[in-house]
Amino acid sequence: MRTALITGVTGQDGSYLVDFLLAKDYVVHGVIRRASTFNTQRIDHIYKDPHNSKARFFLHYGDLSDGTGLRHIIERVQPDEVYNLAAQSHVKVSFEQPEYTADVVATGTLRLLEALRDYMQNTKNKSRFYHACSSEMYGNAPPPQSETTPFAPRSPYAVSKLAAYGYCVNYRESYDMFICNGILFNHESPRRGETFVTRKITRAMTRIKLGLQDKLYLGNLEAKRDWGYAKDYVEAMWLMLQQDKCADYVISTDATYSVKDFLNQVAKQLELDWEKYVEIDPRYFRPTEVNCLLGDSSKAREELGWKVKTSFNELVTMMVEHDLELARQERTLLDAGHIL
Ligand code: NAP
Ligand code: F7E
Repeated sequence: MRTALITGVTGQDGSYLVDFLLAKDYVVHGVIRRASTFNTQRIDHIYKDPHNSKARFFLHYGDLSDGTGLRHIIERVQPDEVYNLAAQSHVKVSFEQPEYTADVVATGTLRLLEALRDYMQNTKNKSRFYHACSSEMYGNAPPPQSETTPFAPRSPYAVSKLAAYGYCVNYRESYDMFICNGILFNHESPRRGETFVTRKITRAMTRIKLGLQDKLYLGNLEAKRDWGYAKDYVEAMWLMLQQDKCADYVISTDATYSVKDFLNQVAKQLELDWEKYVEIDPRYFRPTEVNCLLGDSSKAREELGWKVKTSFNELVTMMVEHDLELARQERTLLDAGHIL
């Protein structure tokens, strides 16, 4: 049985990756942050009490800001594969917390690389490392964007991801480590955080449909993104680490839609006129916007045999159906007199 270590295991991608790796018979260890409330909702369906002899999924408290803790986890877990997914991943928040974002996203990745390098040197074990880069690193570079497109980051988040990308390339070249940068374009799902625009829209419009909310406040509706399904994308992460040689890959659907297109598609499914409910609030504008992301994933398709399985419309349908069910449950409780 191979052993994987995932940072960011409680996030959208981390949770899908656990599902995927357990189905492939891995033993999976995840790093979680201590919080005063539970932050494990996305992995609760798969977590077993570690005293259970069948348990193959284990959690460890850790934080990318704490290098010593990461080092101890790596020594204890002895991973064959490390997936570094942890991040302050919200672009708008990175303008408000640039220093924290840099510490976790850029220096945090460096801490993990250093811990892994020492572990490999001391034990002579070989581990493979996946790093979650981002299409945000391209900024406003003309689309389509591929592995050879020059980076032009436009937020503290994107600059930090680019620094982490650089550390990964440097460690690969300096220490002969097997490291892959996955340059993933936006990917969404019913597990997407509720402050990212797609989920914000599906949550709000389904609540509006059931009379639970009146308005939806958004920012720039003209921005275009290449939106895929997170579950399809975690397979690409794994495929990268199964190759004979390590390399960096763009993962995208190679199609782009505006925020307005997304709204239109959601409203169509719910038979609502979104223009009656949506208002623009400048607080959601970013100091510097990324106007159009559109990937060219031909390298991943040719070398990894990876392909997109879920279309834009299928993704929207899945998210709308999921959030409509949440809204129905909320409506039922409200109608039964529960104060939420
Ligand atoms: P997400 O849902 O925001 O999850 C982020 C994860 O990182 C969570 O588990 C979070 O823990 C953890 N985390 C945050 N700060 C941490 C810290 N200081 N130490 C340890 N863990 C920390 O993000 P995602 O959408 O799954 O994305 C996964 C990765 O891919 C991220 O690195 C993101 O930047 C990158 N990425 C995402 C996309 C996308 O479209 N989804 C595209 C390109 C790249 P809590 O649950 O405790 O908050
Ligand atoms: O914004 C616009 C906003 O926050 C998408 C992260 O996973 O993907 C994600 O970053 C677009 C932007 O995602 C609202 O201005 C309009 O143009 O959903 P988002 P993002 O910034 O593209 C990349 C690849 C990552 O790596 C990141 O980790 O939508 N927009 N109105 C809005 N965005 C938000 N959040 N909220 C609004 O009200």
